[in-house]
Amino acid sequence: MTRHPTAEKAYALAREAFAAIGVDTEAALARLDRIPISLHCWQGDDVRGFENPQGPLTGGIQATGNYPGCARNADELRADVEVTMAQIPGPKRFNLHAIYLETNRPVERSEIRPEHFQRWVDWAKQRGLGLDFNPTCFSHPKSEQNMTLSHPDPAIRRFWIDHCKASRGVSAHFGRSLGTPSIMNIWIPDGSKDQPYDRFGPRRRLIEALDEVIATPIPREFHRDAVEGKLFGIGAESYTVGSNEFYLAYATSRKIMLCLDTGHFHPTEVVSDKLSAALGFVDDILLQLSRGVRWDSDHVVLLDDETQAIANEIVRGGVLDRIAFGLDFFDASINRIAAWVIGTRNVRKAILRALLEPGARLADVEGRWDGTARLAMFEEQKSMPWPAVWDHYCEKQGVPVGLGWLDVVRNYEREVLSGRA
Ligand code: RNT
Repeated sequence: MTRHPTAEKAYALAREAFAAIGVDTEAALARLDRIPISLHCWQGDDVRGFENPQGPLTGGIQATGNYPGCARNADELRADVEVTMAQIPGPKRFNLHAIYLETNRPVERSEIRPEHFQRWVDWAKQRGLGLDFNPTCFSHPKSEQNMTLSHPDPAIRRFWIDHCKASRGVSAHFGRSLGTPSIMNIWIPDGSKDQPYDRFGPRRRLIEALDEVIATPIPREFHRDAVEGKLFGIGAESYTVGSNEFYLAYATSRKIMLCLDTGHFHPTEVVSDKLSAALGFVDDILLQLSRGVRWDSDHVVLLDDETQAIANEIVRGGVLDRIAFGLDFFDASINRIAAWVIGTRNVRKAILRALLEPGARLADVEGRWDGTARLAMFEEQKSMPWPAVWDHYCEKQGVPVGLGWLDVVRNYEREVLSGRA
């Protein structure tokens, strides 16, 4: 890897500049290096998975685009993830969906077992990665009506309850095998395109179904349950059974994790403001960092104001240990590895910038009601030389500085991805 000629000089100057406002860049980097980000498997293959037979993507989510080189099997996906991870500094985890199982005969979702994911576990162990998990309650004939755990037909509900229970078994196996808890996030597409007559029934059934799913206790050191609300999906515009209010109350009352997906709220609502509210009542939050654009909730994460505000809130609130950083975007219109790299590097950049805030000084001026200095300092922070600290971090971690990663990804595209039909 070519060393950036001026990187170390730039870092030395940046370190001084931050020290002058009371910020220790070395301490910030040490903290940053203890925060894992979980990469979502589904950016690698447009949420297709390896189930046999494979159905179309349903549930009101969509991956659009047909950029060449989509991973066609788990070996290709693992190879792509390895290239991806080598471009991203800092600790990483990997987040699987149930449809990424590996079997040579069809296995019903209600019948999935740890052995169907053993190759993933072996791979993760070899690479020192933690795994996370998700039941897949979409892209299946039994989710045709966009109803799963809240379906009025007890037999269909039973199928999805059994799938979620079986998924917890897989998740606990991940945690046990890898020595780090697997976070299992339940998201269901249940909802309705047009105004329903009955909004109460599905929600009552969902409470009962979830209570059955999480009934068997699993030690926290192996597995954690999370639930994810949503505003609406494509084809479920008028009613979402698992709305945000529903899951906030559910997670709070059942003492499980709340998952907040940044693309799942009204466009003027922000997750950054919800963290301090929700963490007054739930112990931990799983973030699915994403970017909503009009009706789509799953664009690649940018280093934008809201991503930064989320990271700032977490650091300012001293709640880094209560947040699990996950991702949720699926862009099939650009190189999929590049999408992963761009989004994940942005999340880590935002966390770094948050760790470089002069927290004590900001708290002090706010405590003295000095709104003038507070605003001035917030704005000044934007032109502090954090990119030099980031480049230094990338160098130290042995990952490309600046756009260097794009050459690696382009080479891989030429040599490997272009050969895939
Ligand atoms: C959908 C949810 C859900 C999915 C993934 C594939 O809106 O955010 O988490 O994106 O499970």
